[in-house]
Amino acid sequence: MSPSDTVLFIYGTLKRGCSNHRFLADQNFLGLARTVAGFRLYDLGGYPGIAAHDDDRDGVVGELWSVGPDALERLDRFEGVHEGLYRREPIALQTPAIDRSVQAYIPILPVHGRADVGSEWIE
Ligand code: PCA
Repeated sequence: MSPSDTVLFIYGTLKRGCSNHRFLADQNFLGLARTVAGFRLYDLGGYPGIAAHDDDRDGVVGELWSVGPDALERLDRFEGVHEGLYRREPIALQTPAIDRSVQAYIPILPVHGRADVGSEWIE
């Protein structure tokens, strides 16, 4: 993993086998991961958003990827970071223990009223 790489926690359509994986496929898969408790996934309309949930005890299951600067810019554009859809922010993991900061795409609009789809995005 090069120092210029960013470690991303991927929990939705970018995961292996999911509909938008092609945007990530040429980067480095590091393994499975789980956030700390207190997060759930909400269906934002065919794609998920992660958000805080006080009663959650499981956290969200996803994947860790090491992503180079060009791919990161491509992903930010795809996720609408410049349009205010998601912001890329640090997230705390339960597993694995990793000595690098890990970021995830967090929805900017409130998830209030959206379906809680639990701890794992399946499509
Ligand atoms: N793409 C990003 C955030 C939600 C989505 O569908 C991901 O897979 O982590």
